[in-house]
Amino acid sequence: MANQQQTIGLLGIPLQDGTHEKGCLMGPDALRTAGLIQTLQSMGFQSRDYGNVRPQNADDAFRLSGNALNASEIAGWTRAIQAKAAQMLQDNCFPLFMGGDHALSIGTVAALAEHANGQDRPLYVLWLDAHPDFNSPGTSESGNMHGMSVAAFCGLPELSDLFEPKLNCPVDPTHVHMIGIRSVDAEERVQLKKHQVHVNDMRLIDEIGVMKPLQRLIDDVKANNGLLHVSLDVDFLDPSIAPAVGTTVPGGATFREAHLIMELLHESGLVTSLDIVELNPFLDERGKTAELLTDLAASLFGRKIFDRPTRHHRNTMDRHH
Ligand code: B3U
Ligand code: MN
Ligand code: MN
Repeated sequence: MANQQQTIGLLGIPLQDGTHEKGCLMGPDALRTAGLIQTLQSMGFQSRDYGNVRPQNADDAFRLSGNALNASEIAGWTRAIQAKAAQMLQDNCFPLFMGGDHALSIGTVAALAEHANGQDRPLYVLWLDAHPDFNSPGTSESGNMHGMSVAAFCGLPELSDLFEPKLNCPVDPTHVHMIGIRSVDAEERVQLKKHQVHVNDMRLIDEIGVMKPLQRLIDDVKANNGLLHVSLDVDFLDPSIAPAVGTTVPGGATFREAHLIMELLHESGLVTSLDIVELNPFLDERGKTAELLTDLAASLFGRKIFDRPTRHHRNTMDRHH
């Protein structure tokens, strides 16, 4: 987790080729307009805005076999994102990636996994989403590549040509923990089982809440001295509080569930990078989704209602307060 000594690096990724719904390209600027950077600064963090990344030129000859829309564009984006993310990590920033649709995580997570491997540590991913995004061109019904990110960075061979440099360090699918899942395609379900991804669906959250699944992840990361990347898709949240997303699914996380996750993650001291994705400002209501995302980021970085006694399993951050 970033402490006030580590600069937060923000990168805008105005990517929308992974989805059929246009508008995600405005996501980074909506987050800036909502005051994300000022909020972090007011909490005592140094920040550096890396601006918006541009994709590499699409190679018209690039093909993936199967159903994958805009595959050459996504390859161009992935490669540019890999390079920028690697530079931010080199600068020793805490990387905060502002999307853009969820296909951007193909590149961000590839770079983060490479970086973790360089430290001889495993990368864990917390995927907060209504969807598992575990399709591949062979299973996808829509062809939308924002539904393939996890499969790509876990190294499924059908998607391996997207990466340049090649994906040396695919994420172990058993290190991916998903919370919020409530829309899964038939073949995707088979693949999730086969690869043993930890899927915590909304039924489970209804039954036992968010704390236990999150604690399982935290224990796992700690036991293996891992790095932890959080990927927050707007549609993780209930559409009533976060309407600015192309793929709303009813029955999402509530305001308090989402903040509690962020607060617990902060107290774990384990989070080393963050994606905020799928914000489509064209669909927002007077900026309310962008503002909620800003507040959730603030909770992740340590904003709290009141100080509370440090629990024994928590570490680091509270010392700074
Ligand atoms: N699983 C469906 C729907 C979807 C995935 N991710 C989003 N929607 N945002 C698909 O198109 O792969
Ligand atoms: Mn997603
Ligand atoms: Mn989603």
